[in-house]
Amino acid sequence: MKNIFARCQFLTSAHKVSQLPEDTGLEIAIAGRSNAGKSTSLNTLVGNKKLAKVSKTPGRTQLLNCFDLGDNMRLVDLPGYGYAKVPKKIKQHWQQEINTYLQERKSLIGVVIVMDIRHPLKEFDKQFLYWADQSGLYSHVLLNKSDKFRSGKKKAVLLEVKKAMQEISRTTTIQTFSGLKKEGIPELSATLMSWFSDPSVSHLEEQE
Ligand SMILES: Nc1nc2c(ncn2[C@@H]2O[C@H](COP(=O)(O)OP(=O)(O)OP(=O)(O)O)[C@@H](O)[C@H]2O)c(=O)[nH]1
Ligand SMILES: [Mg+2]
Repeated sequence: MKNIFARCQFLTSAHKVSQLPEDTGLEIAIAGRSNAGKSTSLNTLVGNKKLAKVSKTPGRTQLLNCFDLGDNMRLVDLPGYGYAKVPKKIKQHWQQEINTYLQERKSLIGVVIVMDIRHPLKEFDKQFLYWADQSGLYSHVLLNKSDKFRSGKKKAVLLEVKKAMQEISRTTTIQTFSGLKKEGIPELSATLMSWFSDPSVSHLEEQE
């Protein structure tokens, strides 16, 4: 199977959902708490450290950053949720835009939910997972920054979170990942490819 992620290119940054590319084709969004490593994970997946902006300061991604994979497939790097220090007005704006995006975007087929393996499954992550399941979207959890743990601890947390997650969503999948050490790329890319090539989502597009 060809690696569609290697050809990923920056498409556009949108302040509002209305500024995004036309709502056709198939889109996968990358969501998660601020600073969990969403932008880093995207860069690692596509093999380009400079594509999405990464920062030590939480709240770095303040736009809906859209990336093109060709053949009308896209990835969208979302601003992080739950960062308290972002000014209230900006936070409200983002909550509004993210909600609109998630609820109205027809091309959205799935979400990658990035969590810091040291702080997994916070309240908002749970809500997000539940919502994705109820909305019929695919979801896949990355327990990122797994380089922070030894192998035994990594496996234990993976099992623990997997079990807790199944109470919330029966359809979601999970893996450990390290954007920094580039671990977990084949599993992530196979999961996303399976979503993009699912005929039941591909023909959604044709119905329009
Ligand atoms: N140790 C370690 N650090 C990581 C990893 N992934 C990301 N980081 C670090 O975590 C910080 C945040 O990374 P970002 O990719 O900007 O996180 P984000 O989720 O996009 O953050 P916002 O856009 O602010 O919501 C940076 O300092 C990264 O270098 C990882 O796998 N391991
Ligand atoms: Mg980011």
